Amino acid sequence: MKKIMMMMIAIGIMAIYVLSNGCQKGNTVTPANETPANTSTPTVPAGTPTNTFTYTATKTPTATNTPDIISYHFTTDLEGWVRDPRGQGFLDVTYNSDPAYSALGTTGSAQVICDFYSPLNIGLMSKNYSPTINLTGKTIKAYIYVPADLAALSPSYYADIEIHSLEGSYQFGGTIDLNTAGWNLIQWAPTGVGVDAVDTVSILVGRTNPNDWSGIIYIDEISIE
Ligand SMILES: [Ca+2]
Repeated sequence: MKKIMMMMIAIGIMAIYVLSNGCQKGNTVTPANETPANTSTPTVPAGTPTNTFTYTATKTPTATNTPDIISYHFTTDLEGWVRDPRGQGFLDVTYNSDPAYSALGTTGSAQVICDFYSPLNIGLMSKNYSPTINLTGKTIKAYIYVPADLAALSPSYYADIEIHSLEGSYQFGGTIDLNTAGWNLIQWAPTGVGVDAVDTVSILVGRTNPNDWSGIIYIDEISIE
């Protein structure tokens, strides 16, 4: 009888333990369905290249090799224009940086040292082209600065524009009298044989006779357009 009592007590203790343990499991906290904390937008790391592609249009080349406008401002140098040895009236052609002798308010010009007492009474400043240039439909322009003592002479000195081509040889036009002090515009639109293949353009100053003047003139802002 005592053994049965002991077994009953043992079973009771086990039952209490099982029930107690079951209650503890039933109280287990279920985690809330949490939203992930990291909701920030990712940032682009420094140094990541951005889209810098730029479309550049390409111009279709034209049939001629001559640009629409060729211009010489003589801003820093003579841009290939030189004293032409065919004319002895120009002793030298050098670069001028004095704005007082630059046309149209620009910087720089060609300074031409003249001596028309020489046997040949013309002077030329020329530019050679290789390959040749096509002057079809073009006008050549240049500005010439005439000192007052040169402008006062009578008969006056003159200036014109000269071109040379293999087919047409030498041609000139646009002649003006240099009888006005200051800047004088000279211009000429050449036509005829060889105009489409010109190898030399020149600015010419001269006088038939007498040859009686020396001094400095300036040439500036030559354009072909
Ligand atoms: Ca100039």
